[in-house]
Amino acid sequence: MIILHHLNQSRSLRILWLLEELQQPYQLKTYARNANTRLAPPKLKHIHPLGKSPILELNGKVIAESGAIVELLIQKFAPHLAPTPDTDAYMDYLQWIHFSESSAMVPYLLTIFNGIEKQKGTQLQFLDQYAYNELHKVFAYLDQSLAGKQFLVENRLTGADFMLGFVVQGVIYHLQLAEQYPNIAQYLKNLEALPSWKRALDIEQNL
Ligand SMILES: N[C@@H](CCC(=O)N[C@@H](CS)C(=O)NCC(=O)O)C(=O)O
Repeated sequence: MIILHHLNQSRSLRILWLLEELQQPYQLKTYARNANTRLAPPKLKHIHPLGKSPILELNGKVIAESGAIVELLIQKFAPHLAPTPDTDAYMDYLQWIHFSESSAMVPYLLTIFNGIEKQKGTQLQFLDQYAYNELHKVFAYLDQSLAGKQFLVENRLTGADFMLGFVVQGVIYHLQLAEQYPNIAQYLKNLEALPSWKRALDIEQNL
């Protein structure tokens, strides 16, 4: 039995999309962010001590961290969504899975938080330039890596795309960087054309 504990507007979209692609039966338990703090409701801590989403229950075992959940679900239910182990493509696959939640998410979130602080009138000294430089270093690399490609690894849909979709959606729509990063913008369009992406977005929008 698969249960996804899903917080609205969160990285849990990665898992919702993957579950829609897998077409395995699953149960969705939904949680709403606090409108002021943007935090998850405390009851999520009863499922996992961090109280963050996504959290997956797989036959009674509870697991957090979107990257681990993507790797686990693919190993168990959809090995065709990963390259053959011990190949160069598999190493690229692992790199992009972890890039999505580390190198990409950190400057993306710093930029968002920086914007919130600026709106509140905070005088920023270090963060402003740091966030800007890191964001553009990381996303220029991604844009270059996507040149001429429809998908990230082996030019076909893999777990790396399920991890990356959430952050590129934020970069293109929230930070509005489509002009600066045309390959990322085109890549997002490719993801948006997938039936499983559309189903996941539809579920998210109707929560
Ligand atoms: N590294 C974790 C991050 C999980 C995470 O921070 N989730 C956010 C939503 S995107 C969350 O639950 N925030 C609400 C809270 O911390 O209360 C992952 O990849 O799953």
